[in-house]
Amino acid sequence: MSVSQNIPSQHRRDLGLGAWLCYEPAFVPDHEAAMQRLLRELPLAQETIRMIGRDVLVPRLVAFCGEPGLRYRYSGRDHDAAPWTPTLRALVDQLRSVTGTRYDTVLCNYYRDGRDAMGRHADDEPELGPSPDDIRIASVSLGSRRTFRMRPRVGGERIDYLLGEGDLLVMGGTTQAHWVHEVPRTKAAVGPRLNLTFRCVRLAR
Ligand SMILES: O=C(O)CCC(=O)C(=O)O
Repeated sequence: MSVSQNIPSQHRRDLGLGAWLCYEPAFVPDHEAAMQRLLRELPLAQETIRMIGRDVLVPRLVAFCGEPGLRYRYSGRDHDAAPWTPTLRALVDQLRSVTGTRYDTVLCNYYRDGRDAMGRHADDEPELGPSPDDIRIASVSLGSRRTFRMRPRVGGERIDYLLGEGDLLVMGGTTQAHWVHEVPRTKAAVGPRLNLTFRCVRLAR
């Protein structure tokens, strides 16, 4: 299967119903240096989301980058891709050769400390692909480890990964249809973490 062509099979996890994960620890070996470069390169900003009639600050900094002309709707707003930065370009090329998937955009989330978080959701927007029953998200986590929690939409056990320090987690197949995920707040003293979720937007159109 091309999606994991160069990822060893012991790193694959079958979640059933056509959902699967690939976990590759320390995919980015010098993750702290990569994070520092990206913090200089990325147009990170704190966005607002409309909730019950008022604008609320999102608890993290966000940037959306990718190929020219691509647009992606999340948190109730359209986002036009800012250009790839040199560090993102190198990562997306590396992901293509390791996974066989041609990612065209990336959503970057910067968690400044344990108060920053990501609520429970699935990445199931209609523009994501390469096809509706095979949404591929390659998540690269730099800096401190945080809990990445997955729960089945119906019944079953949750799965926790502690993602950071250059780890790669690829979600594919029907994962977004059957599972939701989140990065919960924590009272633990955690350092900053930059998560990059590479996505396929164009191919789904
Ligand atoms: O920070 C993470 O590990 C998760 C990010 C995420 O859920 C997303 O970008 O949709």
